[in-house]
Amino acid sequence: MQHYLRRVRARLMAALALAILLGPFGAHLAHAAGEDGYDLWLRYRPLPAARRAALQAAATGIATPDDTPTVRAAEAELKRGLAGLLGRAPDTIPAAGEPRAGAVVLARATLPAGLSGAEAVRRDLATLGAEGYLVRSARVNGKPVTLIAANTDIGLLYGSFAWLRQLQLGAAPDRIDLLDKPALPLRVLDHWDNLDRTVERGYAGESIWNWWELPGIIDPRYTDYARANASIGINGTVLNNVNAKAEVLSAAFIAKTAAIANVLRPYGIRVYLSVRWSTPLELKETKTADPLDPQVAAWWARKADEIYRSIPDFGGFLVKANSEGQPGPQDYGRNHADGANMLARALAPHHGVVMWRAFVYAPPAHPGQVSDRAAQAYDQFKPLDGKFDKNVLVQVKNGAIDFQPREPAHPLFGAMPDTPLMMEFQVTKEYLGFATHLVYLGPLFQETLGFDTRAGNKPMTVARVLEGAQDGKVGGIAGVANIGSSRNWTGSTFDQANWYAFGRLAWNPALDSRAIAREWAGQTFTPDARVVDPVVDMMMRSREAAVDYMTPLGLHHMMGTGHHYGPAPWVDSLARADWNPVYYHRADNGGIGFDRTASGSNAVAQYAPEVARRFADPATTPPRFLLWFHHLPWDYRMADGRTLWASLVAHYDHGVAEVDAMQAEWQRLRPYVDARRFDDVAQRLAQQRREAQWWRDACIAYFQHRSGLPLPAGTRPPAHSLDYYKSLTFPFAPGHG
Ligand code: BDP
Repeated sequence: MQHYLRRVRARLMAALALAILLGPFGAHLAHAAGEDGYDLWLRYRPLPAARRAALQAAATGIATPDDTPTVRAAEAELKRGLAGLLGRAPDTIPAAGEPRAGAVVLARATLPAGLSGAEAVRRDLATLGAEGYLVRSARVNGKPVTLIAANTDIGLLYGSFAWLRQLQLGAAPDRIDLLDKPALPLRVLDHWDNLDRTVERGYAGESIWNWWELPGIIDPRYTDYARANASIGINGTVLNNVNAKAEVLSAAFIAKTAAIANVLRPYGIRVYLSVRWSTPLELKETKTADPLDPQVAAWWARKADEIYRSIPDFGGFLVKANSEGQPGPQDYGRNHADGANMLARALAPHHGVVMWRAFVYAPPAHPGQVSDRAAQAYDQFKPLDGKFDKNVLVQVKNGAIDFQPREPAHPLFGAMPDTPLMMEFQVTKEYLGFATHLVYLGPLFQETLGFDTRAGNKPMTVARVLEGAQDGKVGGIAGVANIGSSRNWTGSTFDQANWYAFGRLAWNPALDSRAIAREWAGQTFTPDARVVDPVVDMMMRSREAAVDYMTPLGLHHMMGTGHHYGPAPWVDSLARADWNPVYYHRADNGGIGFDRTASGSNAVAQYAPEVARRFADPATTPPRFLLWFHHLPWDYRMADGRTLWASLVAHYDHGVAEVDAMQAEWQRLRPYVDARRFDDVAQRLAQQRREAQWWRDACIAYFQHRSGLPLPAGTRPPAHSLDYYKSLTFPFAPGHG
């Protein structure tokens, strides 16, 4: 008995100590025994008492303009959010009633009579376009209110989410003053989801689209998907894989697509479909898929009419053509513009767009011919600049190879001034450790968006190109989604941050990835700096860590065949030269790296002269891109005096050490994070640590074999022989059909 009492007393003391330790945000932390992550960053957990009172006074009721599905969605979100933060939802103020003190007033175009500062609000509204919003404290007939104003319903929804974000982050209601609008009109998620519900490069379970049960059965998750996306400003979604099937354009799948569109519409999200070039031919409704054949064009026009009859705001088509075995206009001797324009004309009467991918590469025409995969998209698309119809956007991957841990920005971003371009990022981490490794992609996105492509002799970032700064041709941003049916949506807590960061940067490519990480961590865990600071620190170091333990110094494409999991720099026997890792690193006993200067493939000349000059000389090439552009001897002297070989090994070691540091940092957060999410992240970090070591050891073993050099003094030898690493196989790895 005594023993029992002692234990109870000890527990009470521990709880008390924890409460003191946790301070103002402690209450909800201590109670959160386990979160499954379903709520994402829209958790709306109770505010600490001190903050609750202020918000209570500022949220006494909600006044909305006329009742539309989007206004209803905004109101429902405000009620849900405030109910969570305050413990009770404010009521609806009837349209006829006058706003009371503390009301949250949603105003679309018409402002409430008696509003203070109405002139300034009108002036601001005039700058906000169709999707912007403002949120500020104001007075109506002397009574304090929170005003959320916009020109459209969707602006009100975005404003509501933005206000709730600030409240979750602990902002004082009367200090919140927001004025914002998106920089880009198209902010799109690309699902690589197949119609059988598998997901190409998906690491978060099955597709969230239950095609089989649609359109009769609507999973409530579709609404939560829409809420999450609207909360970060995403306004489009391509439902199916770019490796598309003809059946997606059958009447049955159009009906299923329409059912999803109906759920997403109130949240400002349009649906798009990936289409297979040869669809009419495969459905046996035409005799060819030649874009210049009038019957083919007529088929697509009829198909577009059919789609728009059930989805009046359908977004358009995404197309992967003449790429990795997909059919396309080149099969008929036509070019990408011929193909894209034919589809664009079918969609134009309905205001739809074509997102035509520039991810194309072909094997060399003759065996032995030197070709550089990195140069091919530019070679095919640059001559077509200005030849695309107005409603075509050319969608370019962030780099010229394929979503590698690090790539310089794609040269096409600086080369198509007369064509609207879309960025294609990959949010799912096919080449960055799947859903296991903690790798925050914000810095990767930001690095590419901030890349200076130059316009003449003026600076011109990729972000500004997308925004149409050069010539008014406004583009967009697409992200290959990392979303699946797993309970936490993305397979891991920290992968939610990549979805979040993608959306925030698509809204405003000038945002800082660290600030976004702070926002995300504050909403996902707690705004308490004792949590946010270390979490953000881990996140900001994580991408560089992965680059270091996978492909440092500009190396790329060294992953395992097919599944793309783990290291395989030795692979040299695949059917196409440009599928082999050895094609990219070119390591032998003389040196390592891909010569893309004039003495090699000269792909560097695809950049603006100033950029090309910098990358053409190893001395002025940033070390992060060194082996991307240069083949250098192992004893090449780096700026810090080390040899290239020593530097390469040091980068691998540093990458592994960074994962050690992240693990230690996470352990210190144990008191502040609910046990369920804490343990899950801890296990993933432990797995990441093992895999980082594996990458490091396998790559060092292989490169030592190529270079014939001893390991630099003090280097730990790889744990196993090169043959051991080569012998590993990974049947049933996820994401690979
Ligand atoms: C590669 C993926 C492959 C995609 C391809 C694409 O491995 O699954 O189909 O990109 O973007 O990175 O089309």
